Amino acid sequence: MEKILVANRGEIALRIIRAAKDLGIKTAAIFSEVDKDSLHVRFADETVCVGGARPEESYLNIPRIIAAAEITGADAIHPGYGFLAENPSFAEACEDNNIIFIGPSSQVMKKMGDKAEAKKVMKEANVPVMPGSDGIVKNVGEALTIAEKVGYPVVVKAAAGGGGRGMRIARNDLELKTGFRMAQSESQAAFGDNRLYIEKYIENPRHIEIQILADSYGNVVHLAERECSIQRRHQKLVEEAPSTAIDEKLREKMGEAAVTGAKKLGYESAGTFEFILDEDDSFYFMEMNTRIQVEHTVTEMITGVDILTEQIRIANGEPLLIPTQDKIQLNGHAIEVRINAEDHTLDFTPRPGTINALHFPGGAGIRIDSHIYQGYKIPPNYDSLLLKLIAYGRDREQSRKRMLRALDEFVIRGVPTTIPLYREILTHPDFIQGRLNTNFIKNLGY
Ligand code: MV4
Repeated sequence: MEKILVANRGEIALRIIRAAKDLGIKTAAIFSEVDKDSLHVRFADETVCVGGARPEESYLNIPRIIAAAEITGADAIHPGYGFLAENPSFAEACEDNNIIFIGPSSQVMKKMGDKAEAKKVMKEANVPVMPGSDGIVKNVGEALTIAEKVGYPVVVKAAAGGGGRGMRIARNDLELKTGFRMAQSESQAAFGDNRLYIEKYIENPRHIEIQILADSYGNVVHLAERECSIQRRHQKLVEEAPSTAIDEKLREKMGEAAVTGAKKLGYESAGTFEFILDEDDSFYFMEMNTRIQVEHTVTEMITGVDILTEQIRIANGEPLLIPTQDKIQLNGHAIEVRINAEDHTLDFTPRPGTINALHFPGGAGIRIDSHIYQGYKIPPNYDSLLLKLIAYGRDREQSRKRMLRALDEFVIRGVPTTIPLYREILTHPDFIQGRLNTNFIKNLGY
């Protein structure tokens, strides 16, 4: 691999460029017209403007991105997260044009994109899955039969959905009858696919995910868990590793489940198994993410493994640097917060604008992954993530205190940010105690 085309923007584009530089691989960046002054454009060896601000013209435009790879002579494409990262047609277009897609094969990606199919594969691999329908539920009659078997509440999910999109909770027959039909038409409108499946609904779960790495020599390891329960409308706000809910025994069980699932799939790349963890420590597979994730950083901090360079090395046919589980060691604790240009007191409304003044915190245990600089103009066309602030410590309390110290040092002027929200979360008694679940933010009143 000699040159990677970075098919993304923002902080993750920088993260990819830095990883490529660490590996001695050249980079080419694509950008949209509004991103011409972005740092990823300045840091890449070469750049190509692929179109206008609208994602359909630029970061989502498969023919233009493939053309940019051909023009620059890139032999690989990194999709980052979001945009085309989990689009099997994009991975397939790379395969058809002899470009290495830095991720799994299009066929494996497609399988995991169908959430009912993914669940079926994991069930066959003996990975625990939530009781419910065996695959697709065709009509309301079938739905009612399943609900009777597993008991209310149940949740209706779109096979083409994922990440919480197209979910509907039903607490009785009537809610299921109306909910099923609404979910069907919503899923048809959103994804052009009305296929649904049903499972038992867990009220106050934790969201725990397991990071895995799998190379093309059959080596598969897990890098332990991330706790991602603190989120709002399926947007994660705070992530940490390890989780306060997981002891060594449970970590081994969940890690083993993820490794077994990845092997069954023939998965090759970095990937994440998303589980929900019940109050009685039962865990259930929900989805697999086939991309690099925003929150990969906390895992890097506690394992010392550079997940980006490993993902690139795997795609280049190289073996894992640490190919066996017994050599993966966990050290300390890391917390990440996603700081956005938003007014969180006004329904988290995005507030694009210009960064007039900027001072980054620093010191022991602080990492910032960001594309912003003083004078940077945040375009209104994309998500409002400004930066990821990661605090590492020998234990959870030290990382929490360092995070608060860093939040206090931060100066960002010109746009409102979610920094005050994170002060509130990190000083909350339930957070301090590690008593987390997916309703944490709702319970704060947001
Ligand atoms: C669930 C669930 C409870 N029971 N499934 C939402 C995202 C998607 N990946 C799975 N999701 C959920 N599925 C059953 N059977 C609760 C959620 C859920 C959730 C999961 C992870 C993180 C945040 C969440 C917030 C609300 C609901």
